[in-house]
Amino acid sequence: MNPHFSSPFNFGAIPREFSDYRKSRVAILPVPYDSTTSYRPGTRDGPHAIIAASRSMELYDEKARANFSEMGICTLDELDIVTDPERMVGRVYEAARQVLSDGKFLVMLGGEHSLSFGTSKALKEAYPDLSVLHIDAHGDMREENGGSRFDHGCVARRISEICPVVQVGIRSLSGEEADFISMSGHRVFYAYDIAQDTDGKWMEEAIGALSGSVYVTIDLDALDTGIMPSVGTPEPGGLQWYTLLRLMERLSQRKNVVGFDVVELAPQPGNVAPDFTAAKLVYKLIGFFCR
Ligand SMILES: [Mn+2]
Repeated sequence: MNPHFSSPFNFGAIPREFSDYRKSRVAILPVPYDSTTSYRPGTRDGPHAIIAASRSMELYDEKARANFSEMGICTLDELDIVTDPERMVGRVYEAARQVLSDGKFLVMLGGEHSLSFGTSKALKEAYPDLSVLHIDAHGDMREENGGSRFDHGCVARRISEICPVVQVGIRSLSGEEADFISMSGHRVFYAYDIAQDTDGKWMEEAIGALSGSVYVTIDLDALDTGIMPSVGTPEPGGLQWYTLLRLMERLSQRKNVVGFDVVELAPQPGNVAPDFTAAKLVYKLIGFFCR
């Protein structure tokens, strides 16, 4: 029988012996939710597009000279959706807690960014010294947005209320957010400054600003629109592929990364390259953080 024909619909099309939940080191939680997205919806289709693209991805990593799937990567069923963002965040929190209590490394696929408060909260309970590395074009530091404190534009603010946050790639924020950032004193590494810093000193500073246990949340709009146009709220001047990978690799060498998410992919019909970029990013991060 054609092996591809029989391969399961999971992240990486990984055979059952390496994708069974009980034996897996990593659990991928897809959350197809985009109720508060402001400009263009579609991130509800993100998790499915990432998983679909990942099935054509080579599982051997030429740089690490390893096949990360052999550690066991399980794809969970898509989480059931409720419209209200606060209740949805609650569901993500419960699902994340379950995965953590089963001793798995958690990877959440969004969906919109508001979901990351649920995972951050579960991780903070499991790792009291947690800090969050927030990679995004947008500050997401609003007190409330669209009548909700659990809107995608508030996610970093909510997380900053439970643990320290370091932000990377920022190039869009309101005056209110800028005031809050200077008042709260947390570290922000703006996209403009990153682009000027050819020595990459900012990376060491950003990593140095984090605590021992780190959760990474990546809004794909942090990447440059040239390589990542499939986002709801694009901003020019973002991070390049190898810049982000270098940051993640160095982070993995110096900190204990305890989970991550990749959110805000809004797939575009006819342009699958960004879906493949997101899938490869997820796989590379699993390699960095779990080996
Ligand atoms: Mn964003």
